[in-house]
Amino acid sequence: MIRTDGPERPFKGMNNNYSDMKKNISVFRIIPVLAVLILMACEKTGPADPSATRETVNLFQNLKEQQKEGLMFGHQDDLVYGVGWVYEEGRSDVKEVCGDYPAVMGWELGHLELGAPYSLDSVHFDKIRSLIRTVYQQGGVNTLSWHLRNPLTGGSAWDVTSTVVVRAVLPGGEKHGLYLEYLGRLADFMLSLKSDDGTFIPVIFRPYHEHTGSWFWWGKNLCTVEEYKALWRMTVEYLRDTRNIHHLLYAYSTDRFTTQEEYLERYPGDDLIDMLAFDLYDRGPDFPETLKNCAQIVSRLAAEKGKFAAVSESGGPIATQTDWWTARLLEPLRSIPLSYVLVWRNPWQGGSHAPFGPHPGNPSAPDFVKFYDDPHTLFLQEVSPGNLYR
Ligand code: BMA
Repeated sequence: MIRTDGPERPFKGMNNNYSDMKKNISVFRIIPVLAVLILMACEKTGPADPSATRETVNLFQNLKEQQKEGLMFGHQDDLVYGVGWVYEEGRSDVKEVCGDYPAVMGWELGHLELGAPYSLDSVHFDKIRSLIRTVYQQGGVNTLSWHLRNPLTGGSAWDVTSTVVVRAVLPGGEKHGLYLEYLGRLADFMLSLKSDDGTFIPVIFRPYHEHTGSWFWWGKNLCTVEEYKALWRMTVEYLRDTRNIHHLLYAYSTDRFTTQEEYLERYPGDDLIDMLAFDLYDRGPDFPETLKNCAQIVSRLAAEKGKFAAVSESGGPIATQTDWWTARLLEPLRSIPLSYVLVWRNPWQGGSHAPFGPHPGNPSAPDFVKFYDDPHTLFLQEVSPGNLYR
């Protein structure tokens, strides 16, 4: 049931209702103002990396434009496993429910820093690399998260027993050398992301996420504002300047928040970040309202800064809330310019949490088809013809 007739999504033009005002303003006054506005707009059109590759610049600009047209759907680890299966080529729980693949694919790099062959979710990095290539060739978007281990204690990303981990990895810290090894392995992987013709594949890199909470070693109560920002700067400068990597778009991604000030408290800088995002799971009745409020703030800030915006992780009680996709996820986001919303993984081993993505037999599957059919949502077939990389 793959859709081929992409529904029309016209740009909503602004009202050109300013002719009266226009008469009174001399053209000589307008020219300098226009020149400044154009200069400001030009300054904001590119990614944070001034040397970003052509495909990366194109992806950045296309994602900004596409936000006005529709909301891409994303799913973590969609192509590698689902409910009751693992590693079956071409298989996807999302496709089995609605007939198309997600437009955005999330991948996890945790344990790459150790030189391990597979991630903390047991997915081989070779597999991830090859599927990133497939998704790129089909016109979809790849985004990479990184639940990297605690470099001071040797524990997991969730080991919050020490409040000096970030300090320890910064220059001069006792784990700085080890951390450069971690970053080195990350850089090697990024440099291996090439298409068949040798072009570097642009990806959205989303490290140090949910830092407004305190459950990861880089979280709010585990480091100071300045340490968190320095961690970001060190990471981006290492990848960009030391390793000459120019095909990454960097995502700043908080957990839930209430105000713009709270959102921006640890923002590391416009020269480092391309995508403004947040993670928000449905954990109670306030979810639609909170989702809308966070999305409005992030979308507005992204527009002001010349960046793009997304809901980088979400998920809800889809086993019991049968209209979750349309009523609780889509409606609050419908009128807000956002690049995508990505729901978290469908663990094949069970245990860690219930599946957040749609899957056959799930009570909310019919509602996911409505979500898919809605003209505002975009899946892989709908983004590939317009190729986001050209
Ligand atoms: C978490 C859970 C974990 C997983 C981690 C990294 O939210 O899904 O089971 O290991 O993300 O993907």
